Amino acid sequence: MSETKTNEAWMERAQRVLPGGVNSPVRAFRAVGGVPVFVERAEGAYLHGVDGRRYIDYVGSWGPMILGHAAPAVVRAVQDAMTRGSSYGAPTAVEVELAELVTKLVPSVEMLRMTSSGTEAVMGALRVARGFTGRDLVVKFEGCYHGGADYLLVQAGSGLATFGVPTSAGVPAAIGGTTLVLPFNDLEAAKQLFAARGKEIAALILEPVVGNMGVVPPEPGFLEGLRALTAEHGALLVFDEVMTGFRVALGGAQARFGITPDLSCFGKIVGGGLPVGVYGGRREIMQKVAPLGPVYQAGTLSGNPLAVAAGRATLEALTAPGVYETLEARSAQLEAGLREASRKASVPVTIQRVGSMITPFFGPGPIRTWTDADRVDRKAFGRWHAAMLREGVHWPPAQFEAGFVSLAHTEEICATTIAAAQKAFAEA
Ligand code: KE4
Repeated sequence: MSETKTNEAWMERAQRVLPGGVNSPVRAFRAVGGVPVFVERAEGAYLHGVDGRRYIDYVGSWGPMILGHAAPAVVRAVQDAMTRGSSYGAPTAVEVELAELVTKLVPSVEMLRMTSSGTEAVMGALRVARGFTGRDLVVKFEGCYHGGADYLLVQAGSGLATFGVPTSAGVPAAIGGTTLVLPFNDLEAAKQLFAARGKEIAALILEPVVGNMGVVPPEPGFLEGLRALTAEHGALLVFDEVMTGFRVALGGAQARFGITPDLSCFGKIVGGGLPVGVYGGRREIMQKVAPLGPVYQAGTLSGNPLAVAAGRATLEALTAPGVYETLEARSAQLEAGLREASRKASVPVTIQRVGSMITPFFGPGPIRTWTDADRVDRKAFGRWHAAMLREGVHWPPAQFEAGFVSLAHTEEICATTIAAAQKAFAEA
C-alpha cells in the first residue's frame, strides 16, 4: 500500500504524469475548485476515498452505475468471465446474447455494432449515416455533447445555424465545416435550416434529454418535430442515448417519449461500468457497415467478453419488475428535498430532472437552451459542491452535468443527502 494518504498528495503525484492529474478533464474539479477525491473502492451508493472518508456518490461513473457500485451480479459475471480469458479478437456467444438483448429492449435497433466507448459509437453512427445517405453535413445542438470526435467538438458560430467553430485546439477550422449547430429546443430554427440545406444533411444528432448542459428536457413537440423534419428531407435522426439509454426508461428516451430514431448510440449502462459503446438502428442502414458494406469501422476490444459480461448482467438486472418505479420514487424524493432545501435557504435554484438524472441549476429557470444554462451562477454551484463534499456527498463536479440516482440510493440515503444539501445551500 503506498505511503501516500491524502487526496492532495495523490493529486501532486498524479499531476507529474497525467495532464491535470486525470484521465478525463471533468474529474480534475477545475469547474468547482478544490481537490478531487481519489477513490480507493466503491460499493452501493458509496465511494471510499484514500482520505479514509465515505461519500454518497451521485457521479456514478457519469451514468453507468445505475445498480450501484460493485453490484454483486455484475462482480460475479466479470469474475467468471475473466477465468475464461479477457479478450480473444474473435466472435463470442456472449456478445451475440448482449446484442440480442439490446435489440429486444430497444426495438428501433434491428442491428448493431459494439465499440469500446460512447465516442466511438457516435463516430460509427455518423459515418454510416453519411455512407447510407451519400451526404456530408451533420447537424448538432448547442450544449449537447457527443464525445470527442473532432467534428463534434464545435460550438455555434456567430449566427444561427452556422458551421461549427472548433472548441478544442487541434481541430482544424475546416473540420467544423461539415457540422451545423442549432439552438436546442428551437424547432423553428431547425425547420429554416432544413428548408435551406435539407438535401445536403446526412444526419441530425441530439441527446433526446440533454445531460451535458445539466439536465434539459425536450420541450413538448420538439422531438416529434425533428422526427418529421428529418424524414421529410431524407436525413437520418440519430439519438445519442449514451447517457439516457436504459437510464430514463428501460428502452431509453425513445421509449419514454415514443419516438423512433433511425440510429441510436449507447454507452455507459450498456457496459455496466466496463468499456462498451453501441451504435445501431434500421437494418438497411447497418448493413452498410463493414464487412457487410462499404462503411469501415473496427476495434480491437469491441465486444470484449469482460465488458459484455458486465453489460449483460446490468441490463438483465434492469428488466426486474419495479426497477424504474423505484428509481423514480427515490429521484422524486431527492428533487423535492433539494427544491425545499434551496427555498428554505433563499437560494435561487432550478432543479431539472428526467427519471434518475437530475441537476440543480443555480439561477432562475426554466433552462431550455444553452443560452439559458450559460447564465446561471457557476461560482455558487462551486461553493455548494464544496460544501456538499464536506458533508460527505460526492456530487458531479460541474454545473453543466447530470447527477445520477442508482438503485442503491435508499430513501434514507436520499434523506441524508437532502440534509447535507440544506447545510450546503446556506454556504452557496
Ligand atoms: P465516452 O466516449 O466518454 O464513453 O462517451 C461520450 C459521450 C457521448 N454522448 C453522451 C451523451 C455523453 O454524455 C458522453 C460522455 N459523457 C461524459 C459526461 N458528461 C463523460 C464524462 C467524461 O467525459 O469524463
